Amino acid sequence: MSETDDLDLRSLDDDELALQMHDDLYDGLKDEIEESVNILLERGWTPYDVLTKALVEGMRIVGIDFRDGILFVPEVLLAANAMKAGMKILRPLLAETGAPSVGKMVVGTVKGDIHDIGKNLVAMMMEGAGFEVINIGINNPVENYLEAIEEHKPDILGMSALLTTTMPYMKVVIDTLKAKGIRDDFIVLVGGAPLNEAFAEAIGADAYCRDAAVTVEIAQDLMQRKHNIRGGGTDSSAA
Ligand code: B1M
Repeated sequence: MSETDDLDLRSLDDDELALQMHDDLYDGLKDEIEESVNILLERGWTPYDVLTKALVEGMRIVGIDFRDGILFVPEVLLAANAMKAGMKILRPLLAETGAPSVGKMVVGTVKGDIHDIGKNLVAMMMEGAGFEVINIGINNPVENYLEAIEEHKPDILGMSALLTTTMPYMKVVIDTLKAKGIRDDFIVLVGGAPLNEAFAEAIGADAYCRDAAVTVEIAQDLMQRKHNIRGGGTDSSAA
């Protein structure tokens, strides 16, 4: 859809460039997205602003047209690929702004679901806030979560689902934790567009996280409470 193959991205002012990035994401132009991310960073934009104002906003527009049948899976895959390329540049920069590890989180998308952009964004933002994050990817059966928990001993278990058909699987994971008597060893956070607070409560999660920024706030808050309950000492399970 872009008529601007030879467009000099550097000639655009910041607002024009952010809008151009929405178009380029829409068109799945990975190289242009990478270049624009670098330009905005050079111009002094914070990594967080590049992420939210240029990339996430662009992906929101893609989502609307996917919903309305204007874009189809192949186009959305290209957009997702371009989005990921931009996120790859920002990831270490967001992590740099963080404090020393304030807790550990295992996060993954549930079985049957291959959406990972939002979950990866959450992982990046949590890293940026100083959490150690073990990202176990997509399409995770309960065994994968159990294995990661056993290996990494996290403070937080995060699950993502973007489909109404896969969100019930979160309950399968939580029920398995309960059956094993380890549910209360973790803060369980869930997120993904079709979820809401009532659902999170119904399946026995500790909180529903609307977006990546909210996830960080909730994680910090619940970690703080966990420390307070334990008398404010260092939590050895986070080691
Ligand atoms: Co899919 N898809 N998709 N898709 N896709 C949706 C989810 C959909 C809403 C589109 C639509 O119809 N409007 C719809 C679901 C409808 C429903 O279930 N009711 C849908 C469908 C139907 C499908 C397929 C079935 C399509 C098909 O094959 N016919 C298929 C399913 C594949 C599968 O998983 N088995 C499918 C496939 C795909 C692609 C592969 C093409 C691609 C995924 C690429 C990828 O992720 N690598 C894709 C995409 C990109 C989307 C949309 C357009 C965008 C999702 C996204 O990345 N959003 C999406 C439409 C939409 O959501 N508006 C759609 C941007 C991201 C930043 O936001 O993921 O919401 P989000 O994450 C947020 C929060 O939700 C929250 O924080 C994130 C950051 O702020 N959050 C968490 C998310 N996870 C969290 C975990 C946490 C905390 C917070 O843990 C603690």
